[in-house]
Amino acid sequence: MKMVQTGMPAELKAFRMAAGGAGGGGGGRTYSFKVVLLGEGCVGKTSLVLRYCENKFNDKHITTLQASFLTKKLNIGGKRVNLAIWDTAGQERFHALGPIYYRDSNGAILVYDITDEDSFQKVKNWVKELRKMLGNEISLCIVGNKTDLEKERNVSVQEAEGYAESVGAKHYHTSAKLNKGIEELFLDLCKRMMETAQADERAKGNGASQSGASRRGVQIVDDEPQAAPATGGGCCSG
Ligand SMILES: Nc1nc2c(ncn2[C@@H]2O[C@H](COP(=O)(O)OP(=O)(O)OP(=O)(O)O)[C@@H](O)[C@H]2O)c(=O)[nH]1
Ligand SMILES: [Mg+2]
Repeated sequence: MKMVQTGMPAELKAFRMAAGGAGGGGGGRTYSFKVVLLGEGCVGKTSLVLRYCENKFNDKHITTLQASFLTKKLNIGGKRVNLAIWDTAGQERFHALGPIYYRDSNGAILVYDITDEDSFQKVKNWVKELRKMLGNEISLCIVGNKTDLEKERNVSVQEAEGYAESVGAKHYHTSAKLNKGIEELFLDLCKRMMETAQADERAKGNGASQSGASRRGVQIVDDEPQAAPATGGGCCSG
């Protein structure tokens, strides 16, 4: 999990090829989305991803260097969704690497620690940067993590939720430690990204020159059954 990344990892290349390929058989379609986690060091970004992808939790803080990458496959209402999740380093010295990871992202999860007011201010800085660089095309999630430490809360729920609404983001409450709110967060984000991709597709169908989806590299693979029915030999199971 704690791998140092400098370029596109082989796993991501494989992920993109699979997503852009024949669609793996079966009805429906496959959506491929890129999601990036941003936020101050020690707020629990890695813990959220580890809990979501591997249902693990580590009490120790192992600082992420640069970024690490995991994938997750979901099925939402019969539609396959492949997530490429980038967990970035929160340490300030890595801030300048941010654009490498948020560029082309369909969704961003901006994490703060509910016991740490500074980490909430850092989320506001990320929101400003993302809106400036990517506009409204990216689905933003603001996440107050460590809700198991409610007694030590230093960021008011009202303030955080009000702020999220004011910038067109959605707010979520999570505890990576207790596995609270994480499935809901990712599921909701996926649904929002699917809606955006579908709207982009409709706009494209209506003659828009270049849809947001294609600009961001969303790959929507239609895999309606072709003339010849698949008789085994498919590469993926449903
Ligand atoms: N109590 C509590 N601790 C948590 C929770 N999530 C993470 N932690 C702890 O917070 C510390 C930091 O977690 P990480 O997931 O490594 O934080 P990070 O945001 O990835 O940090 P960087 O990689 O340095 O940016 C670790 O000691 C975790 O065990 C949570 O929900 N509750
Ligand atoms: Mg980390």
